[in-house]
Amino acid sequence: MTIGSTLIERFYRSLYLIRRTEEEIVKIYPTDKIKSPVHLSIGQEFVSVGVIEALRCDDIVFGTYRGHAMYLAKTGNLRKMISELYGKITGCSKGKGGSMHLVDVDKGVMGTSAIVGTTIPLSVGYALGLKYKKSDSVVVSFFGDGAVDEGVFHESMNFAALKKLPILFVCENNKYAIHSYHINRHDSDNICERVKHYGMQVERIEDGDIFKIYNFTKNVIDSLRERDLGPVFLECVTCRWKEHVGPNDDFHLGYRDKEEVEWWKANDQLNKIRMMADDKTAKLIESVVEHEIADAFNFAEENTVYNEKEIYEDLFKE
Ligand SMILES: Cc1ncc(C[n+]2csc(CCOP(=O)(O)OP(=O)(O)O)c2C)c(N)n1
Ligand SMILES: [Mg+2]
Repeated sequence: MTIGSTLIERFYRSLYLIRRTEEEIVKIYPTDKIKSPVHLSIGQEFVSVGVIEALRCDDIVFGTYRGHAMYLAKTGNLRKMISELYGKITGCSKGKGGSMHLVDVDKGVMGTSAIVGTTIPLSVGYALGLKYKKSDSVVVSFFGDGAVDEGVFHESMNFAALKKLPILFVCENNKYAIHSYHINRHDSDNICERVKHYGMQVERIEDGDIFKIYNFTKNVIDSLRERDLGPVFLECVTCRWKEHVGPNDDFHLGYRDKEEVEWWKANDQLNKIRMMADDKTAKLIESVVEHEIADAFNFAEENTVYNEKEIYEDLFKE
């Protein structure tokens, strides 16, 4: 039986893989085997999955330190991701970058960064390169609502619109930059309202519907490939279930109410898709994915740490 052929199966496989991988990270984290801070995407996975399922393999993505979902949705190597978190030489950044620096060039995952906003101009530069080469691949640039506060965000929007670049900007608006609420940082809660003035098509999806995200992306990506449509901006309202960084809940901090998160948990896209999927197929997907996750953690545990020479390699250009 082949799995992963229908859209529901593809959604379920990807959502389930991301959720379960991060749940394992939550379990293992207290043991200190993971040597890197982790910014979990639990609850937000549907944004990456909805967008990336509408892409081709040769399309390119850039993202942020909250990048597990994007990396895995774009089929980044799981063994290399978990090894990276463990600080092992077999990691995707040779264990020197950790969770915030995921990369898998073969899969079009060009990088994530700890510094807010930094991959936005890199994505724009990549899109300019594609346009010069007359390639029909497109770039998707993922970032949070906090990145909108950075000067480089606005420079990048302007330049991408000016040059009509083949790029989709995806803002994962979880309404918080660490513990700072969006309307304490912005005059309006609607980011699209501001971005449209740069001269690009904008769309805001507020209810977390993965199908709306997928359908919108599919349509605009085709237009970006075929015509000189220029950049497009997609704002997806979402919710981070866990603390800003780390494996725990954070309601005791008092900066947000539990009810805010409860609404999103009740609207969980993973559960929704599970109910739409054929039960037998869903169970098969679950068992295959569980095996892959166990294999990746075993691989990371068994592999070597650095020897003294290797630890100084790749740090400076000779
Ligand atoms: C240039 C820069 N300024 C400040 C920080 C500290 N910082 C780390 S995460 C973060 C919040 C970013 O929020 P957002 O872009 O909404 O992403 P989210 O964590 O919600 O996914 C800040 C301010 C940083 N890493 N880089
Ligand atoms: Mg945010």
